[in-house]
Amino acid sequence: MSRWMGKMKALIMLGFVAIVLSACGKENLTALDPKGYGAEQAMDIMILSIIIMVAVFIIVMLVFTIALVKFREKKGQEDYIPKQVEGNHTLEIVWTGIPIILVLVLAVPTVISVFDLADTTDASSSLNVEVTGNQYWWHFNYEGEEIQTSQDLYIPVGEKVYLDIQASDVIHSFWVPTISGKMDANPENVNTMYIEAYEEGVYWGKCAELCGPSHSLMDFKIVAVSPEEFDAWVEDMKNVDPEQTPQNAVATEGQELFEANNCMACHAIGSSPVATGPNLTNYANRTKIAGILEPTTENLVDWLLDPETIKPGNKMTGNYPSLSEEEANSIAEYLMQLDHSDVTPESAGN
Ligand SMILES: [Cu+2]
Repeated sequence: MSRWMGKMKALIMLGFVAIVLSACGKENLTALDPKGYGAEQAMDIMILSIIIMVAVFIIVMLVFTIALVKFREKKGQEDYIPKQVEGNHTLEIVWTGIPIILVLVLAVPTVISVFDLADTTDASSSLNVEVTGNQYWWHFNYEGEEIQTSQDLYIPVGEKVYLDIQASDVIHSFWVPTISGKMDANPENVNTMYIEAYEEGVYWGKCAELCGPSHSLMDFKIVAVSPEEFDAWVEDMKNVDPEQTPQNAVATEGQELFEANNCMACHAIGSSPVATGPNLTNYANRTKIAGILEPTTENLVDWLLDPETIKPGNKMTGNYPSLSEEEANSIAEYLMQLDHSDVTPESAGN
């Protein structure tokens, strides 16, 4: 009796933990509430496979219970041997045929969806973005637009956006669960996929391929805005003045330090294709600092002073002279004034 009680308690605890953990997802980092075409396709297939699995479970449990009750040993049957059904062709056909049918029911929509999502027939008339995964950040080059950005990928809602995905160093994987499925970013070839967001918003992206010590911190965002806002953003980004005059003395000093410390060797402001480090255009409107910290001047100072602690293995560590707190503060002040567009993540409804 007590053994059963112990098992029941363990089961109840497991159920409780499952319920609690099921609420741990983030609204814009979930495949279970799709807001884009690819994610919707994946969700439909997930629902279909869960229905099949639940149906199989229920039927197997029913047959199991019936067998357990109906064919249990009765009094006087101690030496009774039931009818042997080994080699029964009907049974063998049934239990081979049913799994094949179930696999086909799952495979057909999956294969159709895979081909649909790989279809690039209208790529030439759509927005194309070259996506490059780097340890541990993402670069976006809007093809034919002379716009380079990093970390935040602005897209118009309701339109297909084609992505040419590659990597500069090791294999990464581009994944925005609420909008689309995953696509590997390889150093040796370009993989193409398209994404389409249905609703305005900021959607969290993750690197989905182990790529080094800061793999789990290789976050980025898709900022989906209305087509009108997107056009305005494109105009703003095309007209960026890389030498934009800072608004106060501290930021002016920051701009001088930025140049004196040769930050431009790796970073760019404007449409320069330099992409050794993240492009810093429109930095004031970034959703995060280094992909993971809240966008405050204090966090940027912390990042500039000790990037290694925040993102181990990043390529910024050791690539510039160590800064005093005052110098880091000036540079942070300068970067946080790089506001090149009125279209911001907040205007995307977040
Ligand atoms: Cu990665």
